Amino acid sequence: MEDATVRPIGPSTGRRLSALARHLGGDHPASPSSTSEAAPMASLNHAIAPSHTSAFHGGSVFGNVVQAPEDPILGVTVAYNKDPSPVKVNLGVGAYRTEEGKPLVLNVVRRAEQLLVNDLSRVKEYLPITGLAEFNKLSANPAIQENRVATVQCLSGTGSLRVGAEFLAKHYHERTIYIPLPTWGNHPKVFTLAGLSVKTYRYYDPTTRGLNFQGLLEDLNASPTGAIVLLHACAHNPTGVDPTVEQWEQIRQLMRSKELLPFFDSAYQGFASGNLDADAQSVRLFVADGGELLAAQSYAKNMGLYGERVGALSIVCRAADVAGRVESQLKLVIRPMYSNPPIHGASIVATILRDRELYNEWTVELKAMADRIISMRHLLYDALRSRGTPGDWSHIIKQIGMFTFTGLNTEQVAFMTREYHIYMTSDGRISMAGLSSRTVPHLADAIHAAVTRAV
Ligand code: PGU
Repeated sequence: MEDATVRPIGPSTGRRLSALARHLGGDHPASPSSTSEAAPMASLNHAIAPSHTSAFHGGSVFGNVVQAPEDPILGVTVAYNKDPSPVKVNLGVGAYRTEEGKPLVLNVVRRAEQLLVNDLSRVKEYLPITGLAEFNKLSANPAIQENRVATVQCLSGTGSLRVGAEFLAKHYHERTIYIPLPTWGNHPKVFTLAGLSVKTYRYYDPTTRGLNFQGLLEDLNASPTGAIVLLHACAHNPTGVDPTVEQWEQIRQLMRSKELLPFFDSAYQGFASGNLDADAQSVRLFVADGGELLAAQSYAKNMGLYGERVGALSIVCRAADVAGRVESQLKLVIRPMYSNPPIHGASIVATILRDRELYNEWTVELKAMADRIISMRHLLYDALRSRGTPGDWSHIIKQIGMFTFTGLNTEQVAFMTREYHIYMTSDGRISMAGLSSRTVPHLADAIHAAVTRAV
């Protein structure tokens, strides 16, 4: 029997790749400069395009495969690891480090893992396609009483975005997704390869180093009815600039009046304010009006579960019967992709979320991480002021979440890496979570030298 849901792999993959190549190449409305990683993406253009092998090259059928560039964010860690300098600092990837510069496993995570290890009734059977049911229930927005949400466990935030995008490409009538300018560098790739067409809306104003709220409203207003809109739920990456609650309400009204479909990316819940509920306000505003939306959640940062790859995709629908059918189709997206998700990370999260005491301990540890990042903002700001570094650096203390979008340009970043062994993304983003009071003076020296000496 013909399965109508199966798409031919060859031509469709080819189309997606050429759409991505077009997108990265610059003749698309969302040109390379529209993302936070303009320079490296341009070179991806030829590297990502399939290279069809017609003959042996150097004795290998893969001889004509071209060398792909490193990832603009994860590649920073690769370069950092190769640097033998004792003073090197990695401020590239958004991963929390302690004051000693070490990765942190939350105490509450250790406790949950101990409980799991001690529970000999636990087995390693496959999870259902949709993942651990209790994890999904506990991850879904508590505001949703009516059962009108389909939640599936996915491979962290990225996997949740990808599954959501694949679902939309298959079942939603409008294929265009608007993403903020700039945004996380992986967004355009995830959405394009899922079969959506990516456009941008204005978000950040480099002159004020704040939100371009007028531009945002104008661009959303000019978008076609029904278009998908990617929104960072809080702690926008890379800018650290979020709308206020009042602005969110205006965005909500505009989007609902134009029937734009919100797709929230929630990768930093708890890192903006230190409070999980405060950071969920944007999503909850949209849930409260009874309308529909998607939300991709990641536990990578807020539970420090990066490598466990644990996250959830929720599709909030108008009614429970729709949600049931949506979930049935999500299973058809997931099954041929990775069959079903891993069990360990989701079990840790469920253990913590189900237990009042563990949950409270988590919120305390999360707040401590957020507070340490804020104290790094003040230390860096003060260090630049005391050096008399030219420029207004108040955005360092105004921006929120894991990152500061410094305003340093590509040349200045390259200079800081070359001369000071400071590793960061080329768009001038620094991960404040990678700093410590020991490394702040070195970073301040590097920034000072970059803005006073580099071209
Ligand atoms: N969405 C946003 C906005 C992100 O910043 C990230 C991670 C993700 C989703 C995906 O996170 P998961 O690990 O899949 O849950 N961005 C970090 C981490 C490095 C990376 O690029 O994946 C960053 O440094 O931007």
